[in-house]
Amino acid sequence: MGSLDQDQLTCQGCGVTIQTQDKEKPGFVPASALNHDPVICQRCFRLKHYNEIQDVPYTDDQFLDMISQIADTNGLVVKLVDIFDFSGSFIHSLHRLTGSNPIILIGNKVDLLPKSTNHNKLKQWMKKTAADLGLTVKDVLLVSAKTGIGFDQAKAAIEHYRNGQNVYVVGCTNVGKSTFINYLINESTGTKDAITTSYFPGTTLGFIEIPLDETSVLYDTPGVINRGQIAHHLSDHDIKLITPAKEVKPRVYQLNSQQTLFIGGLARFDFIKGDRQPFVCYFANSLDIHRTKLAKADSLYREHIGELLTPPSQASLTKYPALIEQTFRVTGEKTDIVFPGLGWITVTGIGATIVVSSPADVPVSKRPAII
Ligand SMILES: Nc1nc2c(ncn2[C@@H]2O[C@H](COP(=O)(O)OP(=O)(O)OP(=O)(O)O)[C@@H](O)[C@H]2O)c(=O)[nH]1
Ligand SMILES: [Mg+2]
Repeated sequence: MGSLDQDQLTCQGCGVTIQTQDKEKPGFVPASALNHDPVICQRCFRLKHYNEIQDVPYTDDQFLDMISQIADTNGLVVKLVDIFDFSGSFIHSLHRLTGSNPIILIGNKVDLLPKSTNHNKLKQWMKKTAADLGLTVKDVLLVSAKTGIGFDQAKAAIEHYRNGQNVYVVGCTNVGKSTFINYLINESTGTKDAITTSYFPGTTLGFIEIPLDETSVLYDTPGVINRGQIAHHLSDHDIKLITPAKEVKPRVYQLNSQQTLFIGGLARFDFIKGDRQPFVCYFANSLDIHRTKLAKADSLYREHIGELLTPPSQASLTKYPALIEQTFRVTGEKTDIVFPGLGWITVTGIGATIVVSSPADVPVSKRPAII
């Protein structure tokens, strides 16, 4: 298993400890490939060259054990969250694993938010929400590891708060830790895609060391797995469909009460009571939204789930959990109804009663509108 102990040879792509004995075990490299520079394990090699995803070879607890090593060291913790899935990627327990080290919170993937998003307002909301969840942070920043938005500020903040010490980039799987670090490496050395990244949760398997100066290093770390992420209920193909690839275009639906929106076939939004009003949907542009009458919604779902209402695709229907209802009342304030891992629907605040349906372990929540 990848650890902070540095005497073993580790894969440059994912940090796993290299071994040449067992093809089926993590970190396998044929002995003949040991002299390659850099050394890449078979799993990273296949991912990079054939886009082929292999299973995550560790349990959730093994990942937690790896991260908890940080508590015994001194350094700055850079906690990354996916700004498009804040609640799903926040991982409340994470700061207990990193001990008393100072933390800065970075929201990644801002390139996905509409250009009109007020970044200052969003950062204030992040800071308040983190505090409400028991996390005190030194600073809050927004970046895109894909486009480089916000990197100058992020680098300055890391340099300022690390106080000459090591830096640990931590967070939920798939928030973009490795992509974030690749951006830094590319800027300083010109090397592209040094670390393996993928749309699949569980890419990085151990600690990867990147020198900062003569005495200190920055670490990429394995992501903490949140089983409540909707991606765990979906096939590779469906994960691609729900993951926004570029700036999300708001889709506005003027609804009368007793109308329903289906988000693919993954979740459902019933406008029960209230005046006719706009509902603004923020989901991957590739994810279809269907409007129907509430009275017809149940039969539409029964008859067309996996076809018209997709994802989930027909092939992954059995893997997808049943939907559970929750009721929300919105009054007075523009409010986001958040479907973790998918996106959100903004309700104007003139008053509405809404019933939403989602898998039990992916509960819908509400928050003051962030846009
Ligand atoms: N749109 C967008 N996508 C991003 C950004 N950063 C990362 N991604 C994508 O998010 C996915 C996950 O990226 P990784 O860097 O592998 O995430 P990770 O946090 O290292 O994941 P694990 O190693 O599994 O914990 C990939 O498909 C990336 O291309 C970003 O700033 N914007
Ligand atoms: Mg990674």
